[in-house]
Amino acid sequence: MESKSSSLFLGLDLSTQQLKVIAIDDNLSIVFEESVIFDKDLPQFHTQDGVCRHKDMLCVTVPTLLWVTAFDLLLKRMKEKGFEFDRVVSLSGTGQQHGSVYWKSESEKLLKNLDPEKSLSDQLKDCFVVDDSPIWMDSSTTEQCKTLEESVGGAQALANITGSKAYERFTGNQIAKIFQHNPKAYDKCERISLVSSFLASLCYGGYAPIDYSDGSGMNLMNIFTKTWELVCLNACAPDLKEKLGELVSSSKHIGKISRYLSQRYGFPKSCDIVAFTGDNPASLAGVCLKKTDLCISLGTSDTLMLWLDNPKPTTKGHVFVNPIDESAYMALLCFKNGSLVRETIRNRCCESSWEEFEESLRNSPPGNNGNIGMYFHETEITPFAQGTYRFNNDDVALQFFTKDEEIRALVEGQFLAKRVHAEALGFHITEETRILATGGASKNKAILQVLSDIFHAPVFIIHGTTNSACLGSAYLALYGVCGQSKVGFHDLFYKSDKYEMAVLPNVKTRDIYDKMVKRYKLLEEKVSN
Ligand code: ADP
Ligand code: XUL
Repeated sequence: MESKSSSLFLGLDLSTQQLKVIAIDDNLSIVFEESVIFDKDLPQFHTQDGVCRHKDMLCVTVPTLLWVTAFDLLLKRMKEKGFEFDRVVSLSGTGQQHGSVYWKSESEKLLKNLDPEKSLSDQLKDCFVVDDSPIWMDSSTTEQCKTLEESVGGAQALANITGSKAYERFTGNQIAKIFQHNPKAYDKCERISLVSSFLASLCYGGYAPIDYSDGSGMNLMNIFTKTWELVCLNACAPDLKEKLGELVSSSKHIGKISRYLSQRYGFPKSCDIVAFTGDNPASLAGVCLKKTDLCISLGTSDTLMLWLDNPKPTTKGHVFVNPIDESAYMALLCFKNGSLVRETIRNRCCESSWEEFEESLRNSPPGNNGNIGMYFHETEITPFAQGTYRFNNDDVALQFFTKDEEIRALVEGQFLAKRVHAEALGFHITEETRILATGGASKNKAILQVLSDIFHAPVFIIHGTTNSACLGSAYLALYGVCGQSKVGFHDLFYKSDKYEMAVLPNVKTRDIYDKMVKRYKLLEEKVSN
C-alpha cells in the first residue's frame, strides 16, 4: 500500500457475487483493493453466483449471515495485508439494490455493544427474523405488485409517485410478501434494512438510515418529496414507517465508526461514516456522470444510467433520486440477463475462455448476416420475458446458431435491447455523447466494440478499476465529510484523465445497426409478455 498522503477514504461494495473494498487517498488515487468472492471463499453457504435460486425459479435469496461472514473475512484479509486502518478518515459503501434484511427486536442493542474479541458472524447469527434475504433477482411477487398498483390507481399512478411502476424485485413488494407469508417474523422485526443500509449498520454499530437514491428502488418513497408515501406503505404491510426508519441524503454524514471496528481493527475513533447507497447510484458517482453521458454497467446485471433534471416517470424503466445532486434524478434500466448469460455461453462455446470469446466476436461480421438472438435465461426485467429466441434474416425462428453466430447474436442482442429501451426513454446519441462503460465485462474490448458500433458512440472506461460502484462510494465518503458545503461533486471529482478511450465506432456498421434495431424492437415485442 503506497500513498504519499496520510488520509484514506474507503468505499465498500456488497454486490451480487462479491464484497469489495477500495481505498483512495486525498489525491483520489486508488491505493488499495481487496475482495471476498462468495462462491469461492464461503462455500459453506452453498451459493451459486452469490445467490440461492429456489426450485420455483422465481424466488432468489441470500443467507443474510453470508454477508456478515463476508465482512468479517474482508476485514481479516485487509489486516493480514497490512492495510493501515488508522489512516481512514471516512468510509461509505454500496450494495446490490432492492434486497432486504429483517432485524429482530433488540438487535440494535447488540450492534451497539459488540465484543471486539469475537467475530460479527458469531455475535449476529441470531439477529435476523428472516434467515434468507430476498434479493434483486427475485421475481416472485407479481401478486403483491398488482395490489400495490391498485392501491394508488394503477401502474402509471405508482410511477408518478415512486419513479417506477411496481416491480417484483422492488423492496415494498418483497416486504408485503414476507408479511403475508410469515406474519410472525414480520411482527418480531424491529427494523428493515436495504443491503446498503445493512452494511452501513455493521460499520456504524446501530441501525443506519436508508438514503434517497437506494430508497427510490422500493416502490415506497415519493421521489419528489423524498419522504415515505403512506398509501404505499399501508398497501404493503402495517407499521412499516417505524420499521424503515428515516430517509437521508446519499452524502449525509451519519455518525462515527463503531467502537467494535475501531477496537478490533484500529480504525480511528473519529472515522466518519457517510450514508451508503445502491450500487447503480454509486456507479453513477464513480464515473462522475455528466448530463450528456450514458453509463453502461456490465456487472452481474447489465444496467444503463442517464442524468435527468426534470423526470417524467413512465411505466418503463426507473427514476431514482440522483446521489450526487439531490435536486436532480437519474434514469435506470436494468437487464437481469447480463454477465451470467455471457458466462454460460462462453462456457458452452469457448471452453470457458474469454480470449476465445473475444476472438470469435472479432472475426464474425457486424450484423451477424441478419441473425438475431435473445437469451433470457432468467425472467428478464427489460422486457418482461423468459426463454431463448433465435431468428434468421427473414425473422424465421431457429433452434440453433453456429458458435460464432451464437456469440455475436448474444452480444448484439444485449446491446440492441439497450439501445431500443434507451430510445424509448427519450435518449438519443449526439456528437457530445460518451458511453462510460464499467463493471466486470468492461475489460472485454470485443464486447465494447459491439456496444460502440450499435450506439455509434465512443466508449470510455475508468482508469485503474472496473468497479465504479466501490470507487463512487469512496468518493461519497470524502464528499460527505469534506466537500459538499463548499463545492459540487463534479468540481471535486471530475478529472479528464480519469477516462481512457477504449473503442471508437466503426462508421461502416451504422446503417446495418440502424436497420437491425428496428427489427429487434419488433421481435422483442413478439416474445415479451
Ligand atoms: P458484481 O459487482 O455485480 O458482482 P462485477 O462488476 O464484479 O459484478 O462483474 C462480474 C462479472 O464480470 C462476472 O460475472 C464475469 O462474467 C464478468 N467478467 C469478468 N471478466 C470478464 C471478461 N474478460 N470478459 C467479459 N466478462 C467478464
Ligand atoms: C437495479 C438492479 C441491479 C442490482 C444488482 O435495479 O436490480 O442492478 O442493483 O446490481
